[in-house]
Amino acid sequence: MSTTEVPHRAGEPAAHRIGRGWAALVGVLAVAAAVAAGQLVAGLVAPASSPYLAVGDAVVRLSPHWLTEFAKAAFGTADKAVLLAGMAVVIVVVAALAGVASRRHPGPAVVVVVVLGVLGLGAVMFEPAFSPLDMVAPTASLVVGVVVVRWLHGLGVAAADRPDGAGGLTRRALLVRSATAVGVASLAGGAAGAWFGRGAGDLRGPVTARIAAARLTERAPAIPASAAYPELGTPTFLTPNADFYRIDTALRVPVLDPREWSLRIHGMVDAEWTLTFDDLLFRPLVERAVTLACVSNPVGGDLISTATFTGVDLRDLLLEVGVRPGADQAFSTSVDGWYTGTPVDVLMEPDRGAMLAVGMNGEALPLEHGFPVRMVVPGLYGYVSATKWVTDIELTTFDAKAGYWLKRGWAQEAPIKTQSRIDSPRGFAEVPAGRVTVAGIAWSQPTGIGRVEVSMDGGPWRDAELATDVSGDTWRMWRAEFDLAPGGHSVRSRATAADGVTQTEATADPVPDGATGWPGVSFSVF
Ligand SMILES: Nc1nc2c(c(=O)[nH]1)N[C@H]1C(S)=C(S)[C@@H](COP(=O)(O)O)O[C@H]1N2
Ligand SMILES: [Mo]
Repeated sequence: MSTTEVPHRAGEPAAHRIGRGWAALVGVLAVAAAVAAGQLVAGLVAPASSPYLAVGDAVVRLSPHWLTEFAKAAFGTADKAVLLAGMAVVIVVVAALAGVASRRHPGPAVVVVVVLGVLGLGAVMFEPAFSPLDMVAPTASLVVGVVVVRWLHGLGVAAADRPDGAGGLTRRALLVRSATAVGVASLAGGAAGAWFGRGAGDLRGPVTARIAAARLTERAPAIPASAAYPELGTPTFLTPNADFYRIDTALRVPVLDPREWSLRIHGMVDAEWTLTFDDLLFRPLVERAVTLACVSNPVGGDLISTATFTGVDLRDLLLEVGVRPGADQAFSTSVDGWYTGTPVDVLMEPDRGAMLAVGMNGEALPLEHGFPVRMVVPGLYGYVSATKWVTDIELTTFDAKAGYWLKRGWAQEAPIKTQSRIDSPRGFAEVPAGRVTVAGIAWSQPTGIGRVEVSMDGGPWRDAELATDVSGDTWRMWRAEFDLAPGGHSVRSRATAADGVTQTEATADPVPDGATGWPGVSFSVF
């Protein structure tokens, strides 16, 4: 990159024109400094108020339905990283163009920095969970952006005007040093902000300890080694928390202090109730193994995981609150503004086992999975039941209110559909000739799986061997052996619930209430 020297005659004003490359860099560095300042101040003052991430959240909220679906399908759980990276590219391009438009006068760049800053401020203010303190970070971001763009622009003009300066440090060298300093400070500031903002690890520790010490009135079923075939390619029976699938609309994981958390249960109830975290943990705790599934999971997909959840029985709680007749929907809202409706009659089924979970696989809920409290309802897809970071449950009617995904074209009632998945062989795998083991999972919460059949190369259905049954609320592993000759093969599977209903062959997309169809895998034997 070079500054452009514009010759001028003595006595005339200097051209003051920054070289194109430097001008672009001034714009990009100013915006980088602004983003980093927002990140740093947010990390120090109010972790949820980073303007950059707030804009990302707003993009998610305002995106049309087809776009979010496309993103989930194309990028899976990497969709958030892809969005943030895409935003970064857009902002860098805009900032560079603003810089180039400001080779003589900083005006255009200042305007663009202000517009971006106001966007960040607006996004933070329109977050569902907004508090006045949240204004500090986006304001700091805006101010730093304006100051840095004016300052670097001034240095750029001076360097373009008289690159060699007046002895000592040349103006060009001053510009290079300042630009480098801004770049380094931005990286360091952004990283420091992320570090300061991360800090909720110590919020979970005490909760984990309390769960470990809790007296349980119901224990999760034992999970024998014979309940899964990880050595054959199925998942482990319990999914480690770090591997548990994650789906939500929150770019920034809400960080809630359990000491400040409360849950308001209100609406069509006999007596409204606001529970604190201590109120919740004072109640008898239960432990249940549950397989959660996402309605967006395609046939053969991996948006399904199993954990042992610890928490409070939700039906008991609702019985105490007293649900008024006519209330057919429990409308739950998360602190991040997401909301959904769950049928009251499902929650009130004595054997359903709906719960407010505080623990997952023996520790406090991970932040991404709803810390400190989430809903878990065996047998319903997550989007109509599994509200994370839940702070409000209103008893109401389906006529009165619609959930987040219901408004976006998904079904109101969404029981999990009976399904099976083939985990081994993998698609297009090459396996040695002889005895080949086909293995996978099947689920039909809360009924449980009664049978899984496998058909090789279009042949007759054969019963697979089922792994030890743990609970109707969880998946069940299966395996079947075949003697196969070299060449191409394809295998299909179908599950039958414990009540005798077999999963349908008819294929359906995830929208509006879950994918159907028999999974199939093609592989070759050599
Ligand atoms: N607050 C909040 N809770 C939410 C969602 C969300 O977007 N926000 N998504 C739901 C959906 S669609 C699913 S499938 C489950 C996923 O839970 P997990 O991320 O713990 O696997 O959470 C549910 N709870
Ligand atoms: Mo979901």
